[in-house]
Amino acid sequence: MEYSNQVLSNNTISNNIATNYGGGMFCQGSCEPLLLNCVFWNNSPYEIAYEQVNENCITIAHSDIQGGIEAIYTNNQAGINWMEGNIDADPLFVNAEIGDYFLMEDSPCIDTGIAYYEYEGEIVIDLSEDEYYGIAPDMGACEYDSVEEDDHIIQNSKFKISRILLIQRRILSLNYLLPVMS
Ligand SMILES: [Ca+2]
Repeated sequence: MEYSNQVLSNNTISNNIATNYGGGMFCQGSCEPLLLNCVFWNNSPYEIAYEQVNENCITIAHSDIQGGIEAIYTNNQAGINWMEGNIDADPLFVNAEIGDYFLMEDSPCIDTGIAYYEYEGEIVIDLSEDEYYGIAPDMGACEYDSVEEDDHIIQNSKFKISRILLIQRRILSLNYLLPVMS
C-alpha cells in the first residue's frame, strides 16, 4: 500500500512471506489505512510494517492481529490507533494449508466483528443482518455458517458448494502443474 488511506474490512491476510518489510501488509509513503473486521495471521516477518512515513497513523478495530499491537512494525515513524474489539488469538482456520480460510466453530473470530462503524464522522461499514450470520459479522473474509440455524440452510449450502469449488480449482491447478504421465 502506497500513498493510500484505504479502508480494509473483512479481509483475511495469512501465510504471506516477505524478504524485508511487509509480510501481511506493507505501507510506504503517506498511508493512513483503517482495518476493520480483519484477520492478519502467520505473516512474516511482520503482520503489518511501515517504512518511510511521516507522522502517519494506522487505525485498527475489531480485528485479529497475531502478536497484537506489538507485532506491528512502525519504524518509529507511524502511530497506531488501537481501537476497541481487537484480539490476538488463533483464528482456527479450517485448513489454511490448502487455502481453506473458513473458520472452525470454536474460532474467536466468530461474531466478534462489527456491523456498523463510524470513524471521524464517516460511516465506514454498515452491514444489514442478512449480510452475516449469528449476532454479528465475523472477523475475516469467510463468515462462519452455523448449521444450527434452519433459516440459513440454503445459504449454508451455497457457502459449502463455493468452498468445494475453491478446493477443486486448487486441485485442478495443482494437476495442471504436474507433468503428464504416459
Ligand atoms: Ca457471524
